[in-house]
Amino acid sequence: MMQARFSRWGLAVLASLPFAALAADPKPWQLNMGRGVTASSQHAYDAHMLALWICVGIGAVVFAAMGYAMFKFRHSKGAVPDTSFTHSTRLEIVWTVVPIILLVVMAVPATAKLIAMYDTRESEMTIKVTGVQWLWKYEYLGEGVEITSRLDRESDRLRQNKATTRAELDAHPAYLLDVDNPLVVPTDTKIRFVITADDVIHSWWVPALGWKQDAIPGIINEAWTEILEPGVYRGQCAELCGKDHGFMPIVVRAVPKAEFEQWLASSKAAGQTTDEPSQVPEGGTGNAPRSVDPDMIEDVQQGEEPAAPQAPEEAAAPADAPSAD
Ligand SMILES: [Cu+2]
Repeated sequence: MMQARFSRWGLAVLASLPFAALAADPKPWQLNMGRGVTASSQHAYDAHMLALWICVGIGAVVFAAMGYAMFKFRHSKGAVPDTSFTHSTRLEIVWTVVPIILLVVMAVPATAKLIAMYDTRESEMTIKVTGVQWLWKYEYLGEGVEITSRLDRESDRLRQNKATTRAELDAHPAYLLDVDNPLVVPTDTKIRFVITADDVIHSWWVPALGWKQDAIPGIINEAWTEILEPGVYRGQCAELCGKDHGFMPIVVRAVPKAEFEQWLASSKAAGQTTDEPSQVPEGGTGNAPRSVDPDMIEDVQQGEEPAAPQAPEEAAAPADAPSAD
C-alpha cells in the first residue's frame, strides 16, 4: 500500500518535470503578479510595481498624518474643534500638484511600454490565431502548417464523467489546463500574432507572455511576443464565449530555434498542412492595435486568408485612419 502510494508520488513528480518552467505560471495563493517570460510581461510588471510603491508611499503618508492628528489633538488633552476653518491655499496647491507629478511619473513610462507592446514591426514570423467554440486554431502563415488545439482527452473524460473522484483529478496535474496540440514557438524570436475568431468573441490570454488580445469575428487584432526562456506556458480563453468557455485552454511550448525548425519540418512531413501556404500580411506601422483595412476584414469574413498588401505604402495607409477602438 505504502509502496503504491510512493510510486504514485514518484509518477506525479516525473510527470511534472517537463513543466519545470511552470514557475512562470500563477500558483495557488500567489501574491503579486508574475514577471512572465517576455519583455512585455517584464514591462507590465515594472509599471505595476512602480504604481504599487507609489500607493504604499501615499498610504504611509496619509495614515501617518491621520494617526498624528488623532493622537496630538485628542479630546482628553483639551483639543477644541476649529469651526472657523475654511482652507489653506498652500495645502490646496500641494495636494493638487503632487498627484499631478505622480501621475506623470507613472504615465510616461507606461505609455512608452504600451507603444512598444503594439509595435509588431520587424517580427520574424507570423502566427494566425483563430478562436472557435471551443478550441483554438493556429496557423503558421507562409509555412502552410495549421494545427487545431483543444482540451486534452483525459481532462475532457474526467470532466464529463460524474463518477470522477478527487484523487483522479489530483493525479492529473494539468487538469483542464492541457491541450492535445500545444502551440509550438521558437524562443528568442519576435513572433507576430494576428488574432481573430470564427463565431463569437474569444480572447487569447497567456499570462506569462504579458498580454491578452481579443479574438473578434471580422476583425484582426495584432500582438507580438518574444519568449526568452524555453518552457510550457499556459493560458485560457478570457472572454465568456459560450457554455464551454472554461474548457478551451491554451498551451504554448517555447523551444530553442533549432528544435522549432525540426518540429516545423516534421509537422509539414506529417501532412499537418493547409492546401497552400497562406500569404503573410505585412506588419503594421507599429501604433495600430487593430487592423482597419477593409480588404483584410472582408477576406476573414469570407473565411479566406488576408492577402498581403500590394506595396508597403498601401499597407501603411489604413493605420493612419482613426483606430476602430
Ligand atoms: Cu473562448
